[in-house]
Amino acid sequence: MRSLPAQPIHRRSKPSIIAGLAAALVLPGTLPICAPAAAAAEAPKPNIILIVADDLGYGHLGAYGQKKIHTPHLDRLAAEGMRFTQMYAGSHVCQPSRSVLMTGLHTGHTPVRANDVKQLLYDKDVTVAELLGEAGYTSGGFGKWGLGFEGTSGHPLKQGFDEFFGQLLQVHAHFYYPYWAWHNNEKVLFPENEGGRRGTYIQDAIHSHALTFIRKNHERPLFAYLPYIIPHVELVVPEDSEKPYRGKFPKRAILDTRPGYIGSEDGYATVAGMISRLDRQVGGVLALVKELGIDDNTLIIFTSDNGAQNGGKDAGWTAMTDFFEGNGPLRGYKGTFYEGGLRVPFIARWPGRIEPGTLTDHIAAFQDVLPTLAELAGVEPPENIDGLSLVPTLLARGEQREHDGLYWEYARSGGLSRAARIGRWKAVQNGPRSPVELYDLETDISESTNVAAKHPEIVERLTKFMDAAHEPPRDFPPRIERPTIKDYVR
Ligand SMILES: [Ca+2]
Repeated sequence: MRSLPAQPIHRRSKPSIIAGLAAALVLPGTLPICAPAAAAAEAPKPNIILIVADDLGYGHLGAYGQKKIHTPHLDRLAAEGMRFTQMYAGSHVCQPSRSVLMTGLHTGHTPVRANDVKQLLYDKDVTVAELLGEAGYTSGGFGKWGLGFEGTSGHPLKQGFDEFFGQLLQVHAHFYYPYWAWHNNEKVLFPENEGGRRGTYIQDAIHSHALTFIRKNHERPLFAYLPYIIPHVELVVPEDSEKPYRGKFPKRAILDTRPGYIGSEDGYATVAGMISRLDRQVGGVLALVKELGIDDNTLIIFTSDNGAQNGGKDAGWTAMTDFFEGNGPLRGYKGTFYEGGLRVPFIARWPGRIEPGTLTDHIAAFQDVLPTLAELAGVEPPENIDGLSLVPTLLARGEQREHDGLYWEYARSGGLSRAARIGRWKAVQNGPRSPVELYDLETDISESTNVAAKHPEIVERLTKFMDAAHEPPRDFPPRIERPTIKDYVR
């Protein structure tokens, strides 16, 4: 890889930082103690735009082998940046995956470990946005939050974000034509969506608010967290995105049995249109960053919160994912611990700093995002996190630390299921009374052959690792009753 350009501009800021530290010594408590102040002085604090799709699989993008769905902007993002082939989501479903992303803790430690409305972040939890706030960043979140709702400590405005637009609860984010959405603490009404009308596609409103935030704050370091809601249900997209695909694929009705949920008479065309719309919006972010002249000082990361889904009426979602090979060659779907549930696309672009068109097979996971962004911003992450900074990989600088192993767990009524990866080996245990399955990902990326019987010592090692990675979950108080479609659609 080529050597990195020098950063002469930022030498100028050093004396003022030293002066600031001196002042802090005189007046204790006026400045947060940031150990890597020297590092901060050497490099600019980049703007950070973190885009997280919802249920987009490992194989859904052209840059990851997709042939039927057009994703030119994301493919360009990959061509101009670095593509990870072994990035793992925080979990196989939404809420815990986002908790891992925001806290740098894997699901054996992170506060939110299930898709469960009563699980949320507490004041003591430290998020990426809070850390970046210490470094002078302005943070905005746009899309689906999932880690706390109105009036609770888990609300994004209580977790380091200066602005939020979108949907706090998972169920709210199921709907593309809700009659309202949150903007900070206010309900913004969309009367054009009432009476079954399709006036404002809520993802478009989310995207529009995200662009406004970037435009408004681009002169200071900004953190734009864009947990966009595509391509998760409902299965619907405005006509201009669906039309290019009509007649291109076998026509298959993929309906939703839940009352009031929108399905599609032409499901393959609809989901392809949704992913292309997401791609177009990523193109909009790229265009804006260029227009504002902040291209060279902006790190854009794109990923997905978990693998592509299965199930649905008449297994329609399974057929949809399989038709597009949405999880690539990987086994399983969202909600499973096989690679198809966990391994996700991950693209990082930062012109002049990340070598364009590069590929890495470094084994990484969502808990690595917090320490990575903290290092780039020049702040210390909390001591007990599970993540390791990816800066050495991204910037081809210094030595990349490797995980001893990766761990995931999910508790259902039947007990804990869990998985781990150490090097080439992957263990999956689908319940407390299920055997530990073992796969060799180096020779069997599709996890087709359970080799546990052949390697009992490796099974034992992974089992011990999983045992040690689990801490008891937080005991959340009972929550108000679960919201329903009537709360969001009328
Ligand atoms: Ca999801």
